[in-house]
Amino acid sequence: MTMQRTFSILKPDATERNLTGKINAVFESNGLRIVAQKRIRMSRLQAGAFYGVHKERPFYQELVEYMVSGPVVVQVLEGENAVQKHRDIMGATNPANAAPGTIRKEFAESIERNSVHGSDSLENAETEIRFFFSGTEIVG
Ligand code: IDP
Ligand code: MG
Repeated sequence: MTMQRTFSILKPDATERNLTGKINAVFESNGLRIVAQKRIRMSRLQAGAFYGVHKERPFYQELVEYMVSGPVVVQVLEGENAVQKHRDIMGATNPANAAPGTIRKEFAESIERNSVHGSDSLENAETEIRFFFSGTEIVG
């Protein structure tokens, strides 16, 4: 187990329903520290580039439109084994398949409007953090 940082997004369905505090409480009670956080409105260019890995998937364009449809909260979370821990706390992509007690089971509205994003590897976490934050914005 090592200290890691991962990248997280509270998606438009979460900000719209005023769930940012409830979701952050789940992170904090599971040992993840919010070491950077800002509420932003993503541009289409940003959202398209961020989800570029999904460019060929049928839901890509709709996903980009959804991510720019309202404010999001981008975050850096720090903790032991943070990347996998955050993924475990979020639960499966489709809330219908998410385990009880996970954020997506509790809060997600659909496979698309699933409340949170989390990096899927340490390497992607570093890339995604750099995409949204400068070093001085992260305070551990
Ligand atoms: P993840 O967020 O669990 O890592 P990914 O497969 O990386 O899931 O997909 C990125 C995001 O794209 C999902 O969180 C969800 O918002 C959206 N998404 C994934 N699969 C579908 C789908 O089949 N239909 C619509 N949106 C989807
Ligand atoms: Mg993913």
